[in-house]
Amino acid sequence: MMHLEDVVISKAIISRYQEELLEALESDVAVVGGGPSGLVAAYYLARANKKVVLFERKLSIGGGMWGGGMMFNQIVIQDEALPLLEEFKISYRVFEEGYYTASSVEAVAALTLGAVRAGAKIFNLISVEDIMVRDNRVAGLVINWTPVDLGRLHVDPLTVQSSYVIDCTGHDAQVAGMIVKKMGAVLKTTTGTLEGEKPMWAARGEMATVANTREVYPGLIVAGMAANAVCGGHRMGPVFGGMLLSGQRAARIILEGDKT
Ligand code: 48F
Repeated sequence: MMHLEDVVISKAIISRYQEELLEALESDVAVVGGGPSGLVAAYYLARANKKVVLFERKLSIGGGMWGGGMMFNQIVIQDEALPLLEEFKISYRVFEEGYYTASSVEAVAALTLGAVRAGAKIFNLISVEDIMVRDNRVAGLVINWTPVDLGRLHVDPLTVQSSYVIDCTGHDAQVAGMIVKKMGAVLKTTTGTLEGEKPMWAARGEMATVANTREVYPGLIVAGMAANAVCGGHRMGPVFGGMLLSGQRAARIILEGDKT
């Protein structure tokens, strides 16, 4: 019988997690939200040797991708995003010209593995509850355990420092919302605040989510559905090419804007 000390298992978990969390306290890029746009952004940044941490408030990574459309666990991808499916080795089938399908489960697993293997550190069960701003630039995040939030426990958070933050929190655009709440109408949008998402229109929403992926406040980039919620784009439902391309664009903005 193999010898195993229960307490050594506990020591291993606690010490390794502590090492990883301490290392995450200072990063080049902090991604908020582990849906498709966040995972793709994390992948491209980590592959370019940026130090990337990703915080996901839920137990599972993958955001709105797992459930496909109305729990039919298939997603649709269009021509423009096929290179990303190839990049992450996600298998797909042609449905009709210009429409491809993939398993949402395989897609989430492949994006997650890609980001992790590229070097991004993913922390699940951690919620971003506030931002840090220094000299009118986002300088980091305020984080807490999700059960603290869910249990409405009065426990103070901790902070992490980062040169860039990407808001990939989906429909709620939580990080951009925190800026508005704390700093007023300072976003680079028409009103300075969140423009709000428009009704479902896949073709328009998909184009807009990529076009709207940009730095809306110094140090803060919005990507994925959050980009449309902030800049006023249509929602698009279970077609995911735009989400993948938006994550890639968010990474490019940082890599091309950052001359260091
Ligand atoms: O919603 P989500 O999948 O964002 P996305 O990458 O993709 C959107 C699509 O899934 C879908 C769609 C496609 O046509 O419209 O909705 O834009 O993932 C967002 C993730 O962010 C997490 C949340 O749990 C989810 O997994 N999240 C949200 N707020 C926070 C957060 C927060 N405050 N702290 C940490 N994670």
